[in-house]
Amino acid sequence: MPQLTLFASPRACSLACHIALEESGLSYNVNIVKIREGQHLTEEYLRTNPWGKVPALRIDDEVLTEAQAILSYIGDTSSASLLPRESALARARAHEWMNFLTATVHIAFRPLTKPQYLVADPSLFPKLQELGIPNLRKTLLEVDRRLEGRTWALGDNYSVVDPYLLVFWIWSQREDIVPHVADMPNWKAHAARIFERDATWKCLNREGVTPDNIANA
Ligand SMILES: N[C@@H](CCC(=O)N[C@@H](CS)C(=O)NCC(=O)O)C(=O)O
Repeated sequence: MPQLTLFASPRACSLACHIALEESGLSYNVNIVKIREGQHLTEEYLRTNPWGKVPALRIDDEVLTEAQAILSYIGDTSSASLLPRESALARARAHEWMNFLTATVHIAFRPLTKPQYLVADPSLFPKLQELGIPNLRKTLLEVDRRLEGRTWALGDNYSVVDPYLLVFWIWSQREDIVPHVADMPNWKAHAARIFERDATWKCLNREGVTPDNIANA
């Protein structure tokens, strides 16, 4: 088996890969790269991932980036049935979810969490946030709609998509964001099911996240 090292920052989108690795039964190491402390921009980390983002997964001598690609790799490498194999359509449903989370849901948070990536002038941040909030609500409600009647994102079986959903649930419940978000009963129930799994808290705790600080911005 290849040697796997995941580079992850607390509560970042890399958490999905961290939990998926823990669920996968694969042997792996985690290297915590704290974005808040600028560790993603150190020379050492940039040698691993010149793009300076997490997640990154070192697989022997190669480095794989992008959460969706890493989750797909974990699902394909593990024997834990974390990605559907029974049909092309079932498989495509997993990618439909992951692509939606990467390209649309993650980005919908940006006006609130990283306005500086969208406009240079800080005096425009409140306006950007005002515009971003309705789009964020609409996008999160679409996640909730897609979860209706489902135990897990893909139906009856837990998959790599589920911890990816948890990342954005946690972001949506941040104390500075939750006042802007509608009730999402299906997603709330889904998150509660993930929080019951040992792997989830093992990874959160390893990243320094506890029930007491999970909602802190
Ligand atoms: N498209 C990338 C996005 C990766 C990304 O933006 N990660 C954030 C953490 S959630 C990051 O590394 N941010 C560092 C920064 O803001 O420069 C993926 O899906 O993996």
